[in-house]
Amino acid sequence: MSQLEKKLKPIVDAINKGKKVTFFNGAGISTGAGIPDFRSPETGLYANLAKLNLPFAEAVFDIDFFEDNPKPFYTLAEELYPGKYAPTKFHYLIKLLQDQDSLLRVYTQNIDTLERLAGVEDDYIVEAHGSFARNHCIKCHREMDNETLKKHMHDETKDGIPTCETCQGYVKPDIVFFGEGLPGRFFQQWDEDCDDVEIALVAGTSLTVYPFASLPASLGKKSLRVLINKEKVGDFSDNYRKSDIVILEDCELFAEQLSSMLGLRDELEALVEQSKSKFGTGKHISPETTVDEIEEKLKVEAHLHEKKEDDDITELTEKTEKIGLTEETSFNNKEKEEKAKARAEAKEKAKIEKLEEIANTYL
Ligand code: CNA
Repeated sequence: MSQLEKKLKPIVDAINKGKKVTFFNGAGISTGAGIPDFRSPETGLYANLAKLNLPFAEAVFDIDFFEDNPKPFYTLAEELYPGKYAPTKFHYLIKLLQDQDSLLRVYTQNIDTLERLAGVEDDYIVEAHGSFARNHCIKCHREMDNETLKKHMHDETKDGIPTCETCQGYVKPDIVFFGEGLPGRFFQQWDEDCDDVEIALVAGTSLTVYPFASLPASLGKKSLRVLINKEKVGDFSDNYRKSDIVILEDCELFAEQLSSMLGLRDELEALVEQSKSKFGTGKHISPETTVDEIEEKLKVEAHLHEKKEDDDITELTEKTEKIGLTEETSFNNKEKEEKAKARAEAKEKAKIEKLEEIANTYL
């Protein structure tokens, strides 16, 4: 048995016993499709943004910057817009686990919708950072359909920038920018799922964007946590939990090996084969910046993250205090009842806050 097979055996045994998998996905699961991630040193987006003349790399996904200058985002959106890329073996592994009823949920930070394209159903997917599926005017919040958005993106008289047909404000796909809140469904679904996560597969993420990054650390001790990444990240770095499984391999290799051990390899390869005729082959953005430039960007990025983390942690602490996302999660009935009550109160409060927000927007 190879080292990798030895590491995967507890996961295979758990799945064969009927335990369900919850995925926590990041951009690294899609690099195999040709979509660059953010932070890989040579191929990541941040290493390739020099051509957009940004003051700092993350400005391209920063809401304040977008309000002033949406051009860099739309230049990049042209590259990232769904439709150009085929799902990877990792995405098809998720679909196969769904089909054999071994999937609880897929929490994804990705905006590429490849989980959907692979055939994972809506109910299983929580797109924590939104997606390109819908678009709204940032000024009057009216929706713009995808066809109109794409027409505007290719309209030279508009400089490729979609603008609201009612108020002329800039239109933005509903992907979550730095400075914006996460979709309500992220919190609601996590509230429902957090105690039920049996096998947590954390894959292709640097675990640096909060509050998403805090989910694996908030799991109770009954969860089997697995990291599949090119580097150690988050609290997996500290060998914090003895039962953790850390697989420092390519996600595609992991998908091949796990599917083989589950007896799903032929089906996986057949899905990949079919997808070749269905989708494009993808492409890479070529590296254009020097190491010095990358380091400079990373410094600014680190500063921005610190600020964002402080804001997010304050928000998350308030939420987690109420919904009980603590590591010392206990499962006796009295505590469950108390937690359910706290969750109901938190939901009610969130509803009132949302109504106030809507009222403030329109009054
Ligand atoms: P990230 O910060 O770029 O981290 C990616 C991680 O994946 C790194 O730790 C890499 O070492 C690792 N990695 C890269 N390729 C592989 C691979 N083939 N196998 C295993 N590990 C790999 O990306 P995160 O997702 O952590 O950051 C969150 C951001 C990225 C979210 O807000 C996303 O919206 C955003 N993003 C999404 C996409 C996409 O939708 N495909 C692309 C780029 C960025």
